[in-house]
Amino acid sequence: MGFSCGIIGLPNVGKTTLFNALTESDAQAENYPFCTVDPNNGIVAVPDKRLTDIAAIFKPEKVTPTTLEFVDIAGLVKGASQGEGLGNQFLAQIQQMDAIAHVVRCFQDENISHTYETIDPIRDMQVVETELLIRDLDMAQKRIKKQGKVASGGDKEAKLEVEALEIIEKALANGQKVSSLALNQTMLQRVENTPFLTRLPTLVIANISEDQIGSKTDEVLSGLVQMCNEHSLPLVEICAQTESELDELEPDERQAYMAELGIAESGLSQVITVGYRLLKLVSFFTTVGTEVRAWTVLDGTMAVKAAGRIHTDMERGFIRAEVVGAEALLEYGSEQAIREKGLVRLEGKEYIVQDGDVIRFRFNV
Ligand SMILES: Nc1nc2c(ncn2[C@@H]2O[C@H](COP(=O)(O)OP(=O)(O)OP(=O)(O)O)[C@@H](O)[C@H]2O)c(=O)[nH]1
Ligand SMILES: [Mg+2]
Repeated sequence: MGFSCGIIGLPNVGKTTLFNALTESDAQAENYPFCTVDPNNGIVAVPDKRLTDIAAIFKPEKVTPTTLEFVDIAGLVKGASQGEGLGNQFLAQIQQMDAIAHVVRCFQDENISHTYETIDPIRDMQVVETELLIRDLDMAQKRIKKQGKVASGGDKEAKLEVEALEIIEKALANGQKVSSLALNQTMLQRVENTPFLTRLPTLVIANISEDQIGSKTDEVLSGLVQMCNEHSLPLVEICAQTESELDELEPDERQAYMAELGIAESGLSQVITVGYRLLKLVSFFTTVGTEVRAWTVLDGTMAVKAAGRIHTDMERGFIRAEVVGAEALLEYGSEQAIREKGLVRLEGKEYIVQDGDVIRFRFNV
């Protein structure tokens, strides 16, 4: 199970350029709207210093990082929810994602056309979000109609589902996203058959130019920062064009050039850090045989389920998990030392995996 993040936004704002920068790909990015029609997919390794440090202790043959998938989706325009600009097809692609990265254009460049002529990222965001809301409202109404019929035949589950959907329908009609409703677990379960787009955690990516890096005076950028703060939306500023060009350089040179431009952290690293927090993801490590490997699970995952991520046999035959935090392992420097210190804990099926756990699963085959 990989986690996938859909890159969305208006046409020609730099989504493919960002995708190329994040995944070191070479997908076509040109100055015309709807350059992308079929989605581009790219899988990136999640850089994690703890994995490198743990590997230095075990010196395995193979070190395998955990991954994230980015999907570069075509541009959305006003009317997309009514099928404008192949809108329905693109919206259906978003449905498959675990999270959204919403790219807005902040850079000024007369040579690059803008769907609405002027640079106004807040307006642009609203155009795209409105399409997502209309699509969700439409989905809610269709499902209410369908399940309403089932409910009138006496089906209790369907009745509960319709009740939950009606609350959502009302909120959507008021312009509220599903994610802003803070629905409890029971409510979420009742509507789990409707893949609302506005339920997805969203990260805003400001595509900025080099002269906007670190700028406190740029009005377009500061307006966007303020709006994101007010709505508790995570925002990262990335120079997509520059970063996609830096891919050509060796890592050392790239680091030096980024420092010169005042880019403290690469776009990929920022998106991963914020994305992990947003998606409530945790990483754990395994050190079995010839491989040291990092894995990703949702926060709150039980040990037995984490074992199942590795192999279904391990979930079925689960006996116990031997767990030590990466910090302790790195501090004492060897498996023997942590065992002697009694730092390895034996945990059962229901243990909740913590970020940084180094786990050895014991299981019957
Ligand atoms: N000046 C400048 N140009 C950029 C920047 N980012 C992207 N561009 C240019 O803007 C144009 C559109 O970029 P794309 O990445 O193709 O945009 P897109 O959002 O994927 O567009 P569609 O797939 O058509 O929706 C290209 O000519 C890019 O070179 C930037 O940060 N600065
Ligand atoms: Mg594109």
